[in-house]
Amino acid sequence: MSMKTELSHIIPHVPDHCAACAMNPINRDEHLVRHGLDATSTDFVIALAGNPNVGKSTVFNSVTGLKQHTGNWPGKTVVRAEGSYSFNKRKYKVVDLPGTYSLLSASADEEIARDFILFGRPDVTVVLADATRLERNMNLVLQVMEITDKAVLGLNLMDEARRHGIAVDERALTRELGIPVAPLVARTGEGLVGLLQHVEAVVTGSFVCKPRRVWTESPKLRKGVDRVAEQLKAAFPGVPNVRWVALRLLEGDQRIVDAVRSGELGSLASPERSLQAERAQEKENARVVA
Ligand SMILES: Nc1nc2c(ncn2[C@@H]2O[C@H](COP(=O)(O)OP(=O)(O)OP(=O)(O)O)[C@@H](O)[C@H]2O)c(=O)[nH]1
Ligand SMILES: [Mg+2]
Repeated sequence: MSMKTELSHIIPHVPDHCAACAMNPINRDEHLVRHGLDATSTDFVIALAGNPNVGKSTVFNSVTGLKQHTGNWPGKTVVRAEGSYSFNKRKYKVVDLPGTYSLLSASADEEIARDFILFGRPDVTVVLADATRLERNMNLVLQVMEITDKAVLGLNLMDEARRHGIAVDERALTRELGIPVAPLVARTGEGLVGLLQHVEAVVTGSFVCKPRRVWTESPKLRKGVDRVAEQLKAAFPGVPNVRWVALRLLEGDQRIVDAVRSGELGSLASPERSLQAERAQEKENARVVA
């Protein structure tokens, strides 16, 4: 079956001329199939995180064929959107998150992003960064690498970086960070296949991430974190990243303090909540596409 037939059959709302457009490099790649909203029987879950306005939804639309809102100002994505794609016959659910500067954030949309990265247990978190403002974006990248071993850095807006005379040594960056780095131009599709290959390498284990953790605990703090983590584990079995949550508690992170006090922390990661969230999400997805 040709790519054109495959795509127009699977996502009829994507105009035929777009799906088959030979100018778009990702459409020349026979390994990618966009499944739109169909997130049934997926093998892996990918979270798409990053600072506001770095091109997350542009990547999401390119790989899923959906039409999540994009534009040149921050804060467009305020709820998470889900879609799926297959690459080399593995099917991925991809979750487009609101932009966030950190995982210690307060606003409602940032909370959605943070809760999913923390408790949604994605198989890989793709952190998209603006290559022209790498230093500023690195804050979130390092925070994500604190809580998960499985991350890929997408260096987007490479066209803008090149225009400003910025070159990025992605190999050196990969060595420094311990996670794969993919330079890309999401708007044109350049480098997108590279990003998908890196995601594949992480989920299949052919690339083993060794995230560099810049923050080191003093023995005293480590003991304190361990003690709180133990209590959290006993009170909320199944909550992932329990040491990270313990550290936030010790810092006095109000959202986490409230979630522990109200018991919400337990439900954040429970299967029941996941089911309810799934249903709410399906409705939201239908609204986004309409
Ligand atoms: N020049 C250039 N522009 C891009 C690239 N990728 C995305 N854009 C543009 O950047 C703007 C922001 O893209 P979005 O995909 O909406 O960004 P986002 O990260 O989802 O933004 P929020 O949801 O608000 O956090 C849009 O105008 C895109 O067309 C790229 O590689 N190069
Ligand atoms: Mg967006």
